[in-house]
Amino acid sequence: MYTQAMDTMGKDGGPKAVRSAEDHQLEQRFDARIEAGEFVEPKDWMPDHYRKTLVRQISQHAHSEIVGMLPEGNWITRAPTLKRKAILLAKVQDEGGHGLYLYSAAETLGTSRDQMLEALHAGKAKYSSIFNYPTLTWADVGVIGWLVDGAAIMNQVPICRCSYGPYARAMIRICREESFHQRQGFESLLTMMEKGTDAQRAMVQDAVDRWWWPSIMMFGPPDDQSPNSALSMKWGIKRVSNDELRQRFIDATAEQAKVLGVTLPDPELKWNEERQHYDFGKIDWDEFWRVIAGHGPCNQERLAARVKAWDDGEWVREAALAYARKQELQQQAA
Ligand code: FAQ
Repeated sequence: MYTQAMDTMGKDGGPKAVRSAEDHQLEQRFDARIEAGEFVEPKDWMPDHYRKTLVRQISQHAHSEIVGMLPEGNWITRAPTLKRKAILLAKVQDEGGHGLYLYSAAETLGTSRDQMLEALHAGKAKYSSIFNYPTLTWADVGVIGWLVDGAAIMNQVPICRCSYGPYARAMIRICREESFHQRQGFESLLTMMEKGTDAQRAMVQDAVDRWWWPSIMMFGPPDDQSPNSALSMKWGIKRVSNDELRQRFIDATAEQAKVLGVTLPDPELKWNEERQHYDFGKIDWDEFWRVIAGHGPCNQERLAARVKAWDDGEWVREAALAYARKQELQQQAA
């Protein structure tokens, strides 16, 4: 049924006047496979818009992992103990690895990593809004683990059942690692809350106050303002809606906050017996749209850091290519 909407779209998303009977048949077969819960694999036929939607989402996801290394990376040299430094180093390295699996998954759709990175560096591709906020204190590192990785897992577990095989498979490993990230963040905060000084407890509360609202924005705009959701849900790219995931996250996190002994900065947050969910206050969607349009507190800094890393790494890429060419020539000669 949704392919009828596709009838009006060409390869570039513009109008497409004529569709061959063969295309129609291929689309019907594709719809039936999705309906039957089969995975779509790289060499299978797929509608252009399905491919485009996947490249958009997977590349944005990959960019989020790579840009997401920056706020926490800021604290590696200042971690309070060797144990915390080792954990943080491993976590930031994991995020880099997630970016690499995801770029590889997106490459199976015919877009090169260089093209995706070019789009990021030119400010044409998005990455998660959350990484445009600063990490001001050590408690921010724990709060990123607890809230940001917590929100990421809530969003990403359903993607393990995404209809596109390479993305779904990448997500299984990523979710396992994110789960460790979330727990280490919670444990680090619990240590400060239970064994720390009053000043440390106040630092944790301050970090929670700053990160709570941006964390619940991570799930994306409300369902009725989410232009991509309808097709993505029908195609099995998204399995659970933005609002439903946000609610699940709030329900789980409100209980965890009690264990930690912190207050979530929302006076309207209250258990609703009838709905069996927490009610919560109004989200400032103007702030969300401002941040994703490039006007958050750290957008310029984040992008500049990525572009600099790319430029500084040019000689490494050249050396790796030269080495690969040399190996190939040696193999041919042998
Ligand atoms: N930030 O129609 P929808 C992590 C954009 S990984 C920026 O609802 P969709 C790991 C959206 O792209 C975190 N932009 O879009 C980590 C669209 O614009 P477009 C990343 C956002 O795709 C932890 C427009 O708004 N996770 O944290 C955001 O159906 C700690 C309309 O929105 C993923 O990427 C946002 N928050 O749903 C690393 C998961 N929300 O593209 C380091 C995979 C929406 O049309 C440290 N992605 N937009 O120009 C998804 O599940 C989906 O893409 C959503 C958005 C749910 C994010």
